[in-house]
This record gives sequence, C-alpha cells and structure tokens, in this order.
Amino acid sequence: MLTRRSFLAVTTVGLAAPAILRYRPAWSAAARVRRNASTMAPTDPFFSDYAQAVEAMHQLPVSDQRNWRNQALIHIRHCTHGVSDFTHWHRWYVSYFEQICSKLIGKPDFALAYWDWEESKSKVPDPFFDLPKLNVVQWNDQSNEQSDNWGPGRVTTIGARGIARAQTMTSIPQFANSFLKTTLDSIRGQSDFEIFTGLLEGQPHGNAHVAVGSLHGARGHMGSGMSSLDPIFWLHHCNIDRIWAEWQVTGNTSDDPKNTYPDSFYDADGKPVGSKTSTGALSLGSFDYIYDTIEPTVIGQISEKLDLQKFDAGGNSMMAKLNLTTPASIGSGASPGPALPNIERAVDVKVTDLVQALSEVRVFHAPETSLKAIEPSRIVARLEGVETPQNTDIAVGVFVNCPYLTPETPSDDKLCAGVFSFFGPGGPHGHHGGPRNVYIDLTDALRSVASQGRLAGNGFKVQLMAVPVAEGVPADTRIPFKGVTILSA
Ligand SMILES: [Cu+2]
Repeated sequence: MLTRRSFLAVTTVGLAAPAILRYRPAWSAAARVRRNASTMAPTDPFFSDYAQAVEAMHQLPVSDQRNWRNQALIHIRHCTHGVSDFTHWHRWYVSYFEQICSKLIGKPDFALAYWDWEESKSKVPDPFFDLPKLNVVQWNDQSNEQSDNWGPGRVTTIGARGIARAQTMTSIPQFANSFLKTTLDSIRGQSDFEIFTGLLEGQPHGNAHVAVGSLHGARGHMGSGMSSLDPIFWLHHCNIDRIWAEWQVTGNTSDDPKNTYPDSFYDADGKPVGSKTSTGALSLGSFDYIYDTIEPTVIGQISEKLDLQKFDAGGNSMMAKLNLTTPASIGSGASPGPALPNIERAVDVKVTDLVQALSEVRVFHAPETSLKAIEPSRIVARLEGVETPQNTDIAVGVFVNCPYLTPETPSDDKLCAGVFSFFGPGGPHGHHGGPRNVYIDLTDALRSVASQGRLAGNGFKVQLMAVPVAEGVPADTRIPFKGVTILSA
C-alpha cells in the first residue's frame, strides 16, 4: 500500500501543474481575432453581428449552399467524429462558416467567438436566449435529413434546446466533471495526440452537445447530427478549436491521417472550395483567424510562476535525465458485462508498477520560446469497444475505488475520473456505427485514492455508473464494452 507520505513524495516530483504557454506566434497575420463570448457584455457588437449573419443565412434560398440548413447538412453528411481528424475537419468547417458570416454582413474582420465552458462561467451566454435570431427555438428548423439521423428518437427534432438559461455546465451533476479546470488542465497536459483528442472530443465536446441538446428530454438539435442548426454549435466548436490551437502552439505535435475532404465546404460566395486536407488544417498560420488567448504578454507571467527560465538554465543535462514517456500499456481488466442504468459496473484492473508510473515525469517544451516545463506522467484508462445504447439520453461516470458510489454521486466527486456520453454517429441509424474506444484520465482520482491510503501498487477498481439525463430511459438499456486498458502517458 502507498502511505500518504510516499504518495506526497510521488507528487512532488513534478515541478508544477501543466501550463499553457500563451503567445502570438510571429507567423500569425490573422485579420480575425476570436474572443471569449462568456465574458463579453450582452451589448457586445459580436452578438448582434452574429445574429444578423444567422438571419441572412436563413433568408438565402435552398439553392444557395450558404443557406442556414445547408450549412448544417454539411455536418451530418461529412463530419468526422471518433477519429483522429475530428479537430482537423471541424477547423475547416468553422473557418469557412465564419467567412460566410463575414461576407453576408459586410464586415471583413468579423470573427466568431468561443463559448468558454470552463468552471463557473460555463452557461450558454444570455444573448443565445434573449436574441430571437440566436435562440434556436425561435426558428423551428427541421433537424432530420430524410429521417436518417444519428439515433432513434432524434429524427423529428424541431428547434429545441435542453439546457436552461443561466444553467452552468458545472451545475449539472452528471456532466460537471468535464468542465472543471482540473479536467481541462489534464486534457491540455497530455502530450500524446490520440489521448489528447480522445479526451477532448469524448468529454467536454460530447457532453456539451448532449447537455445543451438533450437535458430535460428536449431532444434538441445540439444532441444530434444536425447540431449546427443551433447557433451555439459554432461557438462550442471554436472553443474546441481554441484548446487544440493552444495545445499546438505549446509545442505539441498532432497526428495527421492524411485524409482528403472533397466536396465538403463552400466559400463566402457559396462556391465549392474543392478538396481540403487534414494536413492543411494543421497549420494555424495558414488560416485568417487567431484567438485572443494566444498572446505574448502571458508568457512572462507563466514562466515566472513556473520558474521556467531558471529550470531551463539548469542545462540540458538535467533535461536529458528525465524520462520522456510515450503511452504504454501497464495493465488491463476484462469487462464483466454491459453497463446498465443506475447500477455500478466494476472492472478489476491489474497493473504493473503503478507507483513507478505515477512518479514518472514528462517534458513539455515550446520550441519557439525555448521554454520548458515538466509534470508527472498521467495514468489513462482506455475503455475498449464501447457500444452505443438504444437510448442515448444517458451519461456514464467513471470512478476509481469509490466505496460510496451510487447513481446520485455527482461527477465532480474527487473519485470521479471522467464522464462520457454518446454524441456522434454510432447508433443503430448511424452512418459509421460500430464500437469505439473512450479515454478517461484517472490520474487525479488515483491521487485522491492514494491520499486516503487506499491504493495498492498492483491494481484497482474502475467503476462505471450509467445515469439517465432525461426520463424514459428503459432499465434494460445495455452499454456493452470489452474491457479496460490502463496506459501510462
Ligand atoms: Cu461537435
């Protein structure tokens, strides 16, 4: 058993929590600066400009590819989810949409904004309820495309939103975990792209879709393949793109499946842009926008906080002694059966050298600034072959060694490692379908278990608790999965 003392020795190996180094890269000549909609005044011109663009797109004839519904159809027909170019495709999609908005309202420097759903400010900004053009309920947009959508029960959706005005993401017990600073920091701190994008897509991304669309049984657009019918969709995806952009400029490397996207996108005049590629999306500098968080002034504050310059001055020999880990399997456990609503499903995982894995450190560096930081490695669970249930109004909390787990245990509990839901193609009516892998970072929950003196070095219990987020989920709803692999990353 780890005692509290040895656990503290483990955690002090890290110099500091993972940090985002923020600066405006020399290569950026972006005309559009995307700002934080969550901190804007309701009177900020962004909201009225955006509302004007949304209305203009609604007024366009169906023959025009810039028409509001046509832009949403691009998503259900072409979007990438659960694959390595989820972020790549959506960067193109949002950027062309932004250019269309800009053109239609005659403002060349119009920029979209991001919905920053981190912590207490995580409500949908008020103008998305107050301005009729930004409140999807007012438009009565048809969600279905030839009755072929992402899951049963979603095919007839018309203008609806599940989340209430002023309801913050962190106040929703089933989903709070995904919007805590600690969770988002753990995502930002991953150095492996597959894990980074898996956590980002599967947790804050997917759970915001389901919460905004499906809470209170609303079956709203945001939970479906036609999610881009809701104007908040585009700000949600700007935030995903911002987190990826910040991760990129910190010196991390993204995977590139070298995919081509033919016939997906249309320019500001409604003309097809031809083939775009996943490779083309990697270079932020070739786009015409930037985020207001990527600023030079913040570097000084962060390097001071982390004492980075001093650490760097310690010399490369010290850096060379550190272990730069790549994700490696350190254990696994087989599924004892499908998860069912409101019933704990526990997987016993066996691991080797858990103590060593928890004490390894990784190096972060931003080549453009020569800044470096280190942090302890992360312990990540990969839930293998998770299948989409018949009814997707459900969230699955993942806990570690939790002795008091019930369906009411909130997801911001210290022993909750993460939450996932079922946004994306994969239901019986889905285009792609099939089981998927879900990533959950267990590190902080494991540290909590260890601090209580309850962590053995050779294994622990991963517990799934599936809870309905709306009424009417049958008790025999099954969520089969193959098992759990534990990675040191
Ligand atoms: Cu999305």
